Amino acid sequence: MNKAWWKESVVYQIYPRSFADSNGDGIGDLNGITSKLDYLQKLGVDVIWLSPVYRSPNADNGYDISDYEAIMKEFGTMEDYDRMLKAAHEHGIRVVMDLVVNHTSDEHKWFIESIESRSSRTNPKRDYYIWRDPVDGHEPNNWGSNFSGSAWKLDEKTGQYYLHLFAEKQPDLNWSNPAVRREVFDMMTRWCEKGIDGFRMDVISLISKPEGLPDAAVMGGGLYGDPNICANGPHVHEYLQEMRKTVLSRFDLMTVGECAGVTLEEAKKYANAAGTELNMVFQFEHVGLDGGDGIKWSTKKMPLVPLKENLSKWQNGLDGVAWNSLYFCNHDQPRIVSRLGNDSDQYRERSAKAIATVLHMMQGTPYVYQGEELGMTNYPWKSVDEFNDLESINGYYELTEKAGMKPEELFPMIAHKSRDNARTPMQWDDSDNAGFTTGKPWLAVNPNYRKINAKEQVARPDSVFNYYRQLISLRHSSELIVYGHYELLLPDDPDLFVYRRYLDDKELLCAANLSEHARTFDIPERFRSGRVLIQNMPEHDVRDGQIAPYEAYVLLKSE
Ligand code: TEU
Ligand code: CA
Repeated sequence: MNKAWWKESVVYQIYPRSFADSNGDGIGDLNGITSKLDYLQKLGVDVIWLSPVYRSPNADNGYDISDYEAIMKEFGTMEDYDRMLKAAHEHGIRVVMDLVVNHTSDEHKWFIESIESRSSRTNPKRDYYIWRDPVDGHEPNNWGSNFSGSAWKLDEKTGQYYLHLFAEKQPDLNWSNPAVRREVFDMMTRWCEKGIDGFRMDVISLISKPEGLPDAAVMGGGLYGDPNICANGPHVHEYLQEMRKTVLSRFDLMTVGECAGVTLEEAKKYANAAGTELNMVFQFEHVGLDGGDGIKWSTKKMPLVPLKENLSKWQNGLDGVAWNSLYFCNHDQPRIVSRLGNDSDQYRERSAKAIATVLHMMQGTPYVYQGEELGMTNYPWKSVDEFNDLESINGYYELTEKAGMKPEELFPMIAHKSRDNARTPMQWDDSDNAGFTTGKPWLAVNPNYRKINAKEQVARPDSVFNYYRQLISLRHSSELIVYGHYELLLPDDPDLFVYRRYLDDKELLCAANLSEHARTFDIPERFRSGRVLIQNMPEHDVRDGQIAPYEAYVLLKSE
């Protein structure tokens, strides 16, 4: 058992734009984060991961970076950043930065140099990006962008196309160019020298493009080839090993790769226990289980049996050979209580706690996304004009106008899965705009904030917030929870999620009913006399064999 601080940590993700606004312009900022560190300390998290705070024109809310070494104007200054970092450390909280280096903004100076004039074709910066001549007057291949349309954009002046796997304003960097890798590694080093504690690496699985850029299998919608053909490309592990040698190995960091298209076998390389690449990856299989027919949009509920099967595959597959990240929510995912749980008044809190229980009792490093600790829900979207996210907006128009989907069928699916569900402002209290801002929030506040907010929950002992606190502190006090092995029980049960964890002679049982049906569950004898570590219905005797809708508990085997 290889111990490490980042295995024993719980991470809290902050989407700065939506977290806390300190100056009334309606946009969250760094001083806002600093002002909420007491709250995070109370919750008990060890690490915060900040979605990008770098200079950006915000085509994709900071995931399009125009200067890696300056702060986004709306978020404050480098002095604000330094103060936040110092204050976080004083609160015992480490800071992980988002590293977005599959692409830059088209407003980054490298890209600007590469398109400035016709002679740009010979500028050394040209080869920082991926340029190709037209083929028969068309795009070089059939790839689509993750945000709709072709993945290629013609630059009229120089007569060539550049590749963008995401928005047009996010040109892909050419990682096969050693100068690009050097620039990135030098930039990372300067951030590390500043004292940051790690990186979350945006779509790092996509940085090495397949040889010859061949056409890809066509995606749902039928218009373009799937850009995920770039996942786990031929040189990605080599580049990450080079990054490890050049930068990561010189500092005490936590690293997590966001790995679209990663398989279990690939994850064993990215997150290998020998530590030659990253500490862990975000895999996407489990959050894809409620997708539509070839597209991500759907109104489906997350199916429990496949979910258990998938998470268990990752639990067992990486045990001892790599390390898991544990997440349901982030800034790209709809709210889990609306997706897997039940966000009605009757069950919202209970189901949010049950979902948290099954995730936080697994082996790996858990991630909590802002508001998840309150059981925040999806937003009641009424029209496409309310969205900010370009994936939702472009997807809606492309699929209705070009792929022939009916608006009245598509809209509810996008409303259910939109990334904007995660991005509505954090609900701090029941004052106007949920206490997020004194101005006009950049994205609508969920109207349920008068009921669902941090102030109320911090004060109420049986709140979702205080349940997360308890889960986090359990993890801090138990090697069994952090490092223990995992075994799924009742794999085919459509309602119950039950598993055991074991390490040496210690063992625990985690059980949750993720359905609206009251059920019975016969607790194995050795747990019946054991201690209840946590339960979301403390008024129940869990040993009576009854398990209510969305009830969850954890039992430790008696000594
Ligand atoms: O996301 C990449 C990714 O693969 C998806 O989550 C994608 O955003 C989409 O939701 C698929 O349906 C990362 C960031 O997390 C995301 O916010 C950025 O927009 C994207 O990369 C580009 O930088
Ligand atoms: Ca602000």
